[in-house]
Amino acid sequence: MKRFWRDMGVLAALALVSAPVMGHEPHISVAGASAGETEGTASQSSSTITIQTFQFKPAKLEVKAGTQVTWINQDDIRHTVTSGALEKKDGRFDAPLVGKGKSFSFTFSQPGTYSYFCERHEHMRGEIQVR
Ligand SMILES: [Cu+2]
Repeated sequence: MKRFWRDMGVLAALALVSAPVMGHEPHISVAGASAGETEGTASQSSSTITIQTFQFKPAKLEVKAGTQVTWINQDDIRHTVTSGALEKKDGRFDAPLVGKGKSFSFTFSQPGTYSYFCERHEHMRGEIQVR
């Protein structure tokens, strides 16, 4: 029994050490966590999408309601983060990101599926699922 708990301690320490290198996406999902819980872990209140080589990465992102999503342009040209679809902008947001390092943030407070695209490059499309 003693040995068991010591091993558990080692595992916990490993988990703590490796956590920061896992990036912004939480790898540990708590099964059965219900909506309406109090302020969750800080790692889930913001999320980042990188714009790189004419792609939104990740193109599909799932977040909790109330999450602030930030898009960061890593290309040396102008992209836009425009809400809706090319044929039908919905005006929720429309941000030009002119050049590398430019960013734009939007907080999704209502559950739903939100599409967005880049006005300059038709194939650049993304989707945010808000739970
Ligand atoms: Cu673009």
